[in-house]
Amino acid sequence: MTANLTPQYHDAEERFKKATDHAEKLAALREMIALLPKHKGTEKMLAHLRKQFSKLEDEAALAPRGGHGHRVEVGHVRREGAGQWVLLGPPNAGKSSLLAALTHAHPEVGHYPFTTRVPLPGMAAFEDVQVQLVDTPAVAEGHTEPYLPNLAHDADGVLLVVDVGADDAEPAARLLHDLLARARVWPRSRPFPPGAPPFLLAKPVLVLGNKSEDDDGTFAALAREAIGADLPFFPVSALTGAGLDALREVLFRELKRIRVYPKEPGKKPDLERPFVLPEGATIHDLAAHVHKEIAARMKFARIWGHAKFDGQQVDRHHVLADKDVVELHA
Ligand SMILES: Nc1nc2c(ncn2[C@@H]2O[C@H](COP(=O)(O)OP(=O)(O)OP(=O)(O)O)[C@@H](O)[C@H]2O)c(=O)[nH]1
Ligand SMILES: [Mg+2]
Repeated sequence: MTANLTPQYHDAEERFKKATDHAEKLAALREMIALLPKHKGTEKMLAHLRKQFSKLEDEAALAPRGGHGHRVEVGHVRREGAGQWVLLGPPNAGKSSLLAALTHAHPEVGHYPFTTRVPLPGMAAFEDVQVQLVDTPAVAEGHTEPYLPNLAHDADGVLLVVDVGADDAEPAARLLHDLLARARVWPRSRPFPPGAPPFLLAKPVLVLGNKSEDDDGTFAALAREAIGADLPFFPVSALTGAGLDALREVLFRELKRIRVYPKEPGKKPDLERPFVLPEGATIHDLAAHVHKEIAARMKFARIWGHAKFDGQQVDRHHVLADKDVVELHA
């Protein structure tokens, strides 16, 4: 039986062959596992790849970590796009199904627990920006991957995925809150505790109440009560897609970033590829982002968008808004 491997799979395989260290090999293998079509004909191949992956992981753990060597971080996913959200949740909640519904990634989905073995990223589009979602192995009593707290600590936000119909909502919620505490992540919707240690990071923590397609709100309310009613809660369904379009926008807005379109004098702005900057960024921040030299030489800017009138002249301290078009004058 042929496996019908995609060009993307062959690319990943090529990278695997050329890889010179454990981190590169593991990254390529992870992609191969994710990209391998899952059917009867590829079962053996999948088993072989997984075996190779765990063997490499073991080797990587034993490899010396000298000052010049590459540190192997199986649980680290390089941030791409406007920001990174990590999906965390109990087995079978639908984390991988949500990644598949929101992005072009092809994670394995199964009706049995612990289908996902390694983190897998995907990009979710909202208008002209992309946010990164990272699917992860399940959080369960005695089965939680040791790198998950790190992954959550490094991400810009956390999505707690729960199945609104699950009957073990409370123990699952407890495990997720323990994990957030170990990750030193404080949900931004809660008042920040006075005198909190500096390593505690306030981040957006949202709850996705998945499998809500047949729910009239009763199950969602119970799930919300279990996980904490002070966390923003979004009923969604990976199956029907309900709630997902609205969620794309929330994922971008909660990152508190803005899009800005630089334009050259006399030319049209490039509205396809915005610069993404933190909320509160100024003209100077944009110029520094475009080019250090431009920032130093910049005299003034003209702005189209939220300013009083189009083409208004502003100085370098002017605070930008989402979707502003900016002409920098050096
Ligand atoms: N009815 C319904 N079923 C869903 C929905 N989302 C996922 N499922 C099903 O739930 C099961 C688990 O889905 P996965 O996406 O593999 O769940 P997961 O959280 O990634 O599971 P692990 O990787 O094992 O932790 C599969 O049988 C899915 O088809 C949904 O919105 N509605
Ligand atoms: Mg999964």
